Amino acid sequence: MSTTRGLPQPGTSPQAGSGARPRVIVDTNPADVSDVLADVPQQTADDVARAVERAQDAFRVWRATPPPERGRVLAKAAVLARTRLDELARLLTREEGKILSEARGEVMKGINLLEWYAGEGFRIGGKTRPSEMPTTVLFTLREPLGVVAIITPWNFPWAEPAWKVAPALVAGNAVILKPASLTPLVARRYLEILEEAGLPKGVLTLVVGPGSEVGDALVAHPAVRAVSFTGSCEIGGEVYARAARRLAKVSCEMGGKNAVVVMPDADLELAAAGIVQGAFGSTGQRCTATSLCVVHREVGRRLIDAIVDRARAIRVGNGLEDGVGMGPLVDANQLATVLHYIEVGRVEGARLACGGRRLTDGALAQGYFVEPTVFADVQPGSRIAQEEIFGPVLSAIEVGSLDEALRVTNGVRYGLSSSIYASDANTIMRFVDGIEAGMVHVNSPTVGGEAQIPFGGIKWSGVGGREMAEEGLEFFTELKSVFWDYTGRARQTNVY
Ligand code: UN1
Repeated sequence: MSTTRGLPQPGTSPQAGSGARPRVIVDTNPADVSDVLADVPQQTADDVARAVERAQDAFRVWRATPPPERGRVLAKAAVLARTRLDELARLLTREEGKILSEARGEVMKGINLLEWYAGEGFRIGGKTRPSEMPTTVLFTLREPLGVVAIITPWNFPWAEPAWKVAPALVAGNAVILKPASLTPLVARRYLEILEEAGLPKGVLTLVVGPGSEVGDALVAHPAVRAVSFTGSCEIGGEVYARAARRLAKVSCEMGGKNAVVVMPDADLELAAAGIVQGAFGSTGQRCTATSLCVVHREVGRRLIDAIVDRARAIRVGNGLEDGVGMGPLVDANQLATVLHYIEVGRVEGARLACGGRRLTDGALAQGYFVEPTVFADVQPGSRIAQEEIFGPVLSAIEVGSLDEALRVTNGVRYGLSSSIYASDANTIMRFVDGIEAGMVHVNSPTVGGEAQIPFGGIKWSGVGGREMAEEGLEFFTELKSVFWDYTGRARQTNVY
């Protein structure tokens, strides 16, 4: 099992002087592979077992901590993170590659989530209902699950841990976090900040290592009551099946093949800008990235020209440098995958409207850079229209009506995010109604999410409930229903 969205693991090497173990992960900057951030020791299944044991002890203390108090730890962590925004963003850019402004946005998003869930400490609760019985009150309590596992991907190394760990903690659980092997340092900073904010040791533990060992051990451990995973469909399906076998709760947030539909009455400049942002932001490495542009043929040529103009103007390079608009892919495997899909697009007969090459001029040779790439005249059934590429590759398809746009857009196995650019309210509402996706944007890009609204998808994009907002908290709790006859006599009349 791997969290690298189905891709092979990053470079590892035996530690000097040791035998087969311990091994280390060589954490490198994808914009410049000569920049090694750290050698991070890889942990093992035994480390997982020890972490779970420690977490079981920590759970008893944390569970007894009043929820508003738990929330205050998150609130303090949010304040600490805000004062370190620049430092965190720079580390994120060096470790993952996204450009500095995107890294700052990601850190801010994690902070928003800490703030939201800090407030939930005051609101965790159930409901009361009248009873069929006299002198009887019915109510529910929300309780923590115990020890839970959280497995996060490399593409949002700060925000993903933030949005899964924060609700798990405020609900009173002890958490074992397995960050992606490509980005362990940012995740470690998150843990350090929470502990500095007052989180007792052992309530959150980081385990770093290959999914096939550390991830598997976590998913199989009988004391791990729930697994929250984000990554590829292939791995998510495995996690779901294995955890289900021992009846643990599972939430999987997986891939996407997100489309923007553009109708003739759209503001085409706005649409082009939104599509470019969605397709090439974060180098296309986000599950909500725009990878399909489904445009009405009346405006197809004009829109694609506008997209191509904008794509060509993007400066690709090291995300720490001013003026750079798109960073590298995260590693050599991701680069190989994207170049492979570009070749597939060519072979399938799509028209390469721009991009398509790896960039190796000067310092770029030291990193995993590709051009923003646009294919036009793409066939809806082709692989580049159906499969998640997870890179800066946009496939454009022309259609003749909204119904056809919906058929094409719904004709993929995923159902995460979607968007329509149009003015007519009727058209927009028909799209909102007919689209098979967990999230719909109107006149805005497919990417992003906000702490206060549920995030997640349907079909192959997600299973096990939504993340963020109150819904994200529900996953990390169990409900207890209480039936209370406060006179001690009402049950005599109970015929139910
Ligand atoms: C976003 O688009 O801001 O792995 C968040 C991902 C998603 C997060 C996307 N889980 O890309």
